[in-house]
Amino acid sequence: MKRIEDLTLSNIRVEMDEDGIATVTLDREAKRNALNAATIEELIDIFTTLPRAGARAAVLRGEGTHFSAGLDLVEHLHEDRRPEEFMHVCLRWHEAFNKMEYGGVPVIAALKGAVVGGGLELASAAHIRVADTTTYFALPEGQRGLFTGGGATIRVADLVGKARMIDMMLTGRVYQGEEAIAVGLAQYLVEDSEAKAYEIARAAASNPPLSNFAICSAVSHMQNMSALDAAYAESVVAGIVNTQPASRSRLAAFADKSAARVRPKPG
Ligand code: 1HE
Repeated sequence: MKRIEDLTLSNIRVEMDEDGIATVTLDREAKRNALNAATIEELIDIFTTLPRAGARAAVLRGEGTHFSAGLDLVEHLHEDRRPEEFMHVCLRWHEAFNKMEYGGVPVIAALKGAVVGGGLELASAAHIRVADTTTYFALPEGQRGLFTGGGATIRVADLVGKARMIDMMLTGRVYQGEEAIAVGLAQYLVEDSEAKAYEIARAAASNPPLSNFAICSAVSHMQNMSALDAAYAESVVAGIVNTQPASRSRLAAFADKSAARVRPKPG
């Protein structure tokens, strides 16, 4: 089993603190964290390793003022790929983003600046997206003579719906601020997206890992199933999660009235 320290990384940095909160930093600031083929391979390695390296949650961030400028357009130009070659590029993107979405470790994307094209595809594979006032979202594929290839037709369409996604791709429409939240591109809009992402990661990490594993893999799997099969799968997952030893002390604390109650937010 690879450990995080054993990974060979040159486009991404990974650190994990003593509480198991991992920080995954896209580290190509000079290229606005554009996703070249090597970065995608590193994402696969990282998100294959993190769930088995004791990570309780991960914050995904970009170095510099932009989260990610999407597909490395210059590499794509120079590689002059054949159709089947780019199909394989896309399959590696899917592998990376599936590792994130189905890995069972909560991934919180701390967004700023450009979250565009493949950068939005990456962000949409996280479990929670946090935007700040600089964050903007776009799918400039149409303008570049391209098409999404990193799963946007599934994940971005899930977030914003088919009509909005097609509009974004056809017109290059940019969403930011409250409007981005309203259409579902992010769940939080704050001054400091990284501080908020860590706050969320720590809150999530305080849940039992098996509960988080189910939340951060089963919901996505069940969305791929028929309703009948999803309900059955839900019962199986709940059978395992809801009888785990780690839940007993929490249930007992509720029963003896020492556990916090669920209350509306003050004021
Ligand atoms: C890049 C990339 C990139 C920057 N690939 N090198 N994505 C896009 O269409 C977005 C393209 N990028 C931009 O619109 C802008 O660069 C940004 C808004 C993100 C940032 O603007 P700015 O003014 O801060 O930076 P810049 O001067 O445009 O770029 C700085 C450097 O980053 C420059 O390199 P340099 O060597 O000339 O200094 C740029 O070339 C480089 N750079 N973005 C490669 N994307 C699986 S299919 C997915 C399909 C897509 O993702 S389509 C959307 C692609």
